[in-house]
Order: sequence, then C-alpha cells, then structure tokens
Amino acid sequence: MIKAVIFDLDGVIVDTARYHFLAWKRLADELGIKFTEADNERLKGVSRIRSMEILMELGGITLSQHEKERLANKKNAWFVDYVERMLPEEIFPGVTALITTFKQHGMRIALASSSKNAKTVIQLLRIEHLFEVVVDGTMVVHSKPDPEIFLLAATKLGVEPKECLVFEDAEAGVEAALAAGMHCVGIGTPEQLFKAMRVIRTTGEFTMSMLDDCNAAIKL
Ligand code: G16
Ligand code: MG
Repeated sequence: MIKAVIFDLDGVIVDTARYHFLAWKRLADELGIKFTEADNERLKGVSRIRSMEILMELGGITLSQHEKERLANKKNAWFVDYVERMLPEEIFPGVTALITTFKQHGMRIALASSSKNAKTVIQLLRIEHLFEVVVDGTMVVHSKPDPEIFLLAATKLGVEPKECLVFEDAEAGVEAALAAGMHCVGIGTPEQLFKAMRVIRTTGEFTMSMLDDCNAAIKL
C-alpha cells in the first residue's frame, strides 16, 4: 500500500532539466564537444561532477581534477543564472493540484533531487511548503542511480521503501527508486523509462485512479 510520494524536481515538478541542458550545451560548445539532447539523457539525475565526467567521455578528453571542478562550476553559474529568472508559472501544469490531492488522500510528500540547487529552486517557485521532507544533492554521498537519496527521504518520512511511489524523469532516477525497493512512475517516454511501473508524459496527468492501479499491482 502506497503511503508516501517522493518527487524528483528537475523534469518532474519544473522544467529545470531544460536549463541544465542549455548550460551543459554552452560548456560543450566552448570545449568543441558535440552534445545533443540524446546525449543529455545520460546526464539527467546524476551529480554535477559525474555529469562533467560524462561530457568528457563524450568529447574523448581528459582533464585534471581542478580543471574538471572549474568547468563544472562554470556550468553551474550559468544554470543558476537561468534559474534565478524563473517564474512560479514555470511549475508544470497540474503539479500543485496533484500534490494537494495526494495530501487529501493522506499521502506523505517528499522531494528528492540530486541537485545542490534544489532548495533555491523551490524557494524561487514558492513551493517549499508542499513538501514535508526535502533531500538534495548536498545531503548524500552517492548520486542516482544509487538509492541513497530515496532511502534517506523514506527514513525522514518514517515510511518503508515499499510504501513509497517515486516520480522520476531520468533513467538513473528510475533505477535508483527500484534499487531502493520503491515503486516508480516515469515521466517521459516508455522507450526510455520502461523499468517504471507506469509511464506518463507529464506529472499533472497522474490521477487517483492511477494510484489505485499502482496499489492493485503491488498486491498481486
Ligand atoms: C538534477 C538534474 C541533473 C543534475 C543534478 C545535479 O537532478 O536532473 O541533470 O546534474 O540535478 O544538479 P546540480 O548541478 O544543480 O547540483 P534531479 O534529481 O533533481 O533530477
Ligand atoms: Mg529529474
């Protein structure tokens, strides 16, 4: 029985995934590395430094630890710049209403984002009050696909992993949720997120009848 819902942030609540892509693309262009939206899928949900390493793999380059950190910080400054201009209207349609409905059904609500900027983003969007628990990239050692962030969210909520339903748009995030022993709704395409128990295009499409389906599937 699902008792808690854990939301990823980027690409699930708000389209900051787009800003991450734009900032990485800008860095890739500067470094002369070809970087497409398809390549970007590998960066979704993973930590900043791991994303930098994937970009280096794509470009076939090696860099010192210092240079790697300098460039990752440069990307982050661009990302923060985009994010600071974000408006509350950029929350995906239906997300606030869905969280409110979940709460009316007695669900516990958490946010689990790999981003070290997660708190800034939810403050800017004025949605901090929606989450009972917030865990972010500053609070874990291992980033998704490691289950650490989701397990920490469950512990803080005081629920069992098997009672949690995770909303994720990244392959690494779906894997992390399953590795935590949780159930997962994918936000995106079934081709990419086929490991999730259900895949929908946008978070706002989720309904309480889908929650009933999830509970029925779990019981089987
Ligand atoms: C997010 C993004 C990732 C990003 C990561 C780290 O994770 O999806 O693409 O690399 O945060 O972000 P930052 O550089 O801001 O610390 P999530 O879990 O919110 O999807
Ligand atoms: Mg995401």
